[in-house]
Amino acid sequence: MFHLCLAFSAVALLPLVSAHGQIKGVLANGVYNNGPNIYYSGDAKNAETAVRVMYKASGPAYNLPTDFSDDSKMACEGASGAPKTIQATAGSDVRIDWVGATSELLNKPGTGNVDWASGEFPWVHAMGTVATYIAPCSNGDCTTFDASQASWVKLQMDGLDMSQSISSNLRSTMAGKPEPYTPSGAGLWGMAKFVEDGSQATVTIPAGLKNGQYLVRHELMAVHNPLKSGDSTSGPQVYNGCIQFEVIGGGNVELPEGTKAGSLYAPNGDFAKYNVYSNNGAGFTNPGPAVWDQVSSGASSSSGSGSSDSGSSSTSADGSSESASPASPTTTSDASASTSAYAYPSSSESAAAAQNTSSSSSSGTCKQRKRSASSKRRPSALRMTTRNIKKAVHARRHSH
Ligand SMILES: [Cu+2]
Repeated sequence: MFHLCLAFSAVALLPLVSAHGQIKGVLANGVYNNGPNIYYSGDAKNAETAVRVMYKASGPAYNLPTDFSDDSKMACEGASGAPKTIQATAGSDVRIDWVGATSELLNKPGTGNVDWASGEFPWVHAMGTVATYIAPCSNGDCTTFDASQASWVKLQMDGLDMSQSISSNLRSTMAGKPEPYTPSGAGLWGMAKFVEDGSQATVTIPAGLKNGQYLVRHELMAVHNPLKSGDSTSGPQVYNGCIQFEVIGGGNVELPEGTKAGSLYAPNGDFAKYNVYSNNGAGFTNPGPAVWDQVSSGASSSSGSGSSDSGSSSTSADGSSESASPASPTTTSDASASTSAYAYPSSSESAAAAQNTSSSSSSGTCKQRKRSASSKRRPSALRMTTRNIKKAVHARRHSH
């Protein structure tokens, strides 16, 4: 009987774990806001989050070049508004935490010293860019704002910094995956730095920015599976999540005209076609519009705000804003950050959600067993089963 339950859960989980990761939560003005639970709509945190649901649990895991022209997918994964908006002071740093969907890099060397809660995992890719965009919620209310209408201004992009190198620890960890870290010599991808930092990114809200409601779009673009002709699953994988902010304590700086999400990256541009392995990292330039010059003129870890292969040159950020002092990043320490109370969806929640949305062929007994297990530790056998399934699905969708 129990084994039948497990078997059913395993099958039910399959369509639910296509996501490869998501924003776990955001620390802003000393307050931690949990991201949504995409696997279980009844989770209480879903009513309190300012992070839009970047994936439907059964939906696609990421955007590919064939999606690059889609203003909605490329904005916030097509997500509608989250219920809350969180405050951030202009000029302050906010921290954006991500989780991976599989345990591949859990407790592996070089992945930072985050004390992961049960069921939470580090981000699983180390080659690619990390970028941040911002857009006003032009209707004045981010909870209802249609992100496909947003005009995005680039705040930073960490591409491939040839003056730095990946840590030897993370390089050897990634050697255990089917996507060995490249370049083989010098060259630090923004995404590798991000993994080394514990799958966390710090973003500065522009100093002096006018008070109001804004969407911040945090974007990871993984390049480990280069475009192959005839393979519609290949190409750079774009993971982007949106956070709803109310900026306070600001000045009179207005954002310049930005770029629609579907015009950020060209479906047939240099970035879409870049092969990290055959080039060994050479010749990579950051894709998309330039970083807004008001922030790029300040101190930045960005590895270049250079050339654009954006499909829309006329709408790229041009920094034509009124004069104001450049953003001066404050050096908030991560040490003060509270550890998230976020609990990644337990397998039992996932199973319960699956049972609620799929055929009702399962027995009530099974559901109840799952629920009683959810309040305690999962049996290790079940935990392993869940992780193996997630891993298998993740690998299947990657087609390395
Ligand atoms: Cu992935």
